[in-house]
Amino acid sequence: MGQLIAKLMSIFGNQEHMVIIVGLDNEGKTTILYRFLTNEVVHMCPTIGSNVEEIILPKTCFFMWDIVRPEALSFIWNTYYSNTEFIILVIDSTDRDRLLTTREELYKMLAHEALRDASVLIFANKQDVKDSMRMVGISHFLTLSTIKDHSWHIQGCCALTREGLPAGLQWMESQASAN
Ligand SMILES: Nc1nc2c(ncn2[C@@H]2O[C@H](COP(=O)(O)OP(=O)(O)O)[C@@H](O)[C@H]2O)c(=O)[nH]1
Ligand SMILES: [Mg+2]
Repeated sequence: MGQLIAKLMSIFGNQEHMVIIVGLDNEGKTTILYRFLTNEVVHMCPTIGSNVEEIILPKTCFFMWDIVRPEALSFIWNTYYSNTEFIILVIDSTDRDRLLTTREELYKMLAHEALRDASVLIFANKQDVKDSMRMVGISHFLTLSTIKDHSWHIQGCCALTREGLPAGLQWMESQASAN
C-alpha cells in the first residue's frame, strides 16, 4: 500500500497535493469527498479505489484519501503522513459527545513528526441540522487558537447541499499556492 502511494505520487508529480480526510465514523467524510467531485468547479478523474479521488482545480490538484478505518491501516501511517500536506478533519457538529475524542485525535496527529508541515482544514459539518454546534463553540472546545505550529482553518459546512465546501477548498488552494 505504501509503495502504491509513493508510485501514485511520482506519477502525479509535485503539483499534486496529498490530502487525508480524517474524523470519526459517520461525520460525513465520504459525503464531503464525493461532493467535491460533483461541484461544478471541479472535474472528475478516474477513481482509484473507492475512497481516493483526484480533485483537479484550475491551478492545483488534490489527491484526497478518505481513510475508512485508520486503525486498520496503522502500519502505513508513516507513509501516509510523510506525504501529507493537508489534513481535512471532519466533525459532525451535532455530536457533542464525541468532540472530546476528536480533540484528542487532532492533537495526536498534530504532534506527529511527519505531519509537522501539514495544514489543517476543519469542516464543521451538518450545519443544516437544528441545534448543531456552531463554529465558535467548536473552535473554543478544540482550543484551535492555541495551534501556532500549523496553518489551520475552520469552515462550517453542509455536505448534503455543498454549502461551505468550495470555501474550504479555496482555503486549501491558497495554502497550496503559498507553499
Ligand atoms: N444532515 C446532514 N447529514 C449529513 C451531512 N453530511 C453527511 N451526512 C450524513 O451522515 C451520514 C454519514 O456520512 P458519511 O459520509 O458516510 O460519513 P463518514 O463515515 O464520516 O464517511 C450519512 O447518512 C450522510 O448522508 C450533512 O451535512 N448534513
Ligand atoms: Mg466514510
